[in-house]
Amino acid sequence: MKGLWYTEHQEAGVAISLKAKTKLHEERTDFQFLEVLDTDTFGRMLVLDGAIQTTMKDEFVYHEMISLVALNTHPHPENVLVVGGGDGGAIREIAKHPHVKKATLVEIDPAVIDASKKYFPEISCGLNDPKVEVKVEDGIKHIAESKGKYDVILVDSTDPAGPAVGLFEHGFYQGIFDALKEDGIFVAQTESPFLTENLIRGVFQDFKSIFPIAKLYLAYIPTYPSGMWSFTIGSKKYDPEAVDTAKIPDTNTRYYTPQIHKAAFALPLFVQDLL
Ligand code: AG3
Repeated sequence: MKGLWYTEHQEAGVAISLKAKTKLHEERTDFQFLEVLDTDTFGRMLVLDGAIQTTMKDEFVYHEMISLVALNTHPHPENVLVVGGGDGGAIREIAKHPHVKKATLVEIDPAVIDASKKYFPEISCGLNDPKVEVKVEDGIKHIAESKGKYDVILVDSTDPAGPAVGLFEHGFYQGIFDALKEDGIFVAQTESPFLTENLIRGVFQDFKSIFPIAKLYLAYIPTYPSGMWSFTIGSKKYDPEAVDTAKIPDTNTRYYTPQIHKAAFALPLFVQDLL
């Protein structure tokens, strides 16, 4: 097989390779190694420390699913925070939502924001929305300094390695609980049920010990390890499965629908057994 192939060697001793036309950019930032490639089938692709973060072809799945389940569960999600997610994909979905008045992005690595603005304008476009404030800051510090402030908080992190380790810890989740209003909702991306069972188990126990309502939901993202991806949601008041689907606004999605909102919580038995 000739040509340029990009291979992600995943933690679990599995690899995924994508054929690419060219590498558009690489740099060692203050926090991680950042690469942008132009792949044949998935289009432009952002890679951090060797882990595929997003591709033009499948980014909508992740960005809609990390954002819209919480936004449509909360009856009035006006003030929303994203920790990480410097590519701006989650912010794009949040900025489109009719109830949102203010969205804040707290990203530790400004190089991710800059690369996304340059190479992924379709993903980063939300960052220019007048409702959006971008802060280059440590998310852990921002959470520690926020109290009772947000309706919805999303943690759009990299894998639990390098700069993201602290974003998977019990103390951070407790800080998020405190940074939310009394009816707030929290969602974190929580990796693959096929490959990171212990992580999912641990995170779920942490969520359960902090939030009155804790649930896991799934989406299918072909360029992530195993393709089956989990999100964990913690809610102080509203049950994400009890949402009135007739009230869900149409925000011009490509994966998320009111039916998917409910169906995403239907878990295969082996996933239920992790919780
Ligand atoms: N953040 C989660 C990416 C995790 C993928 N892991 C991997 N390829 N090993 C995505 C950021 C998109 N806004």
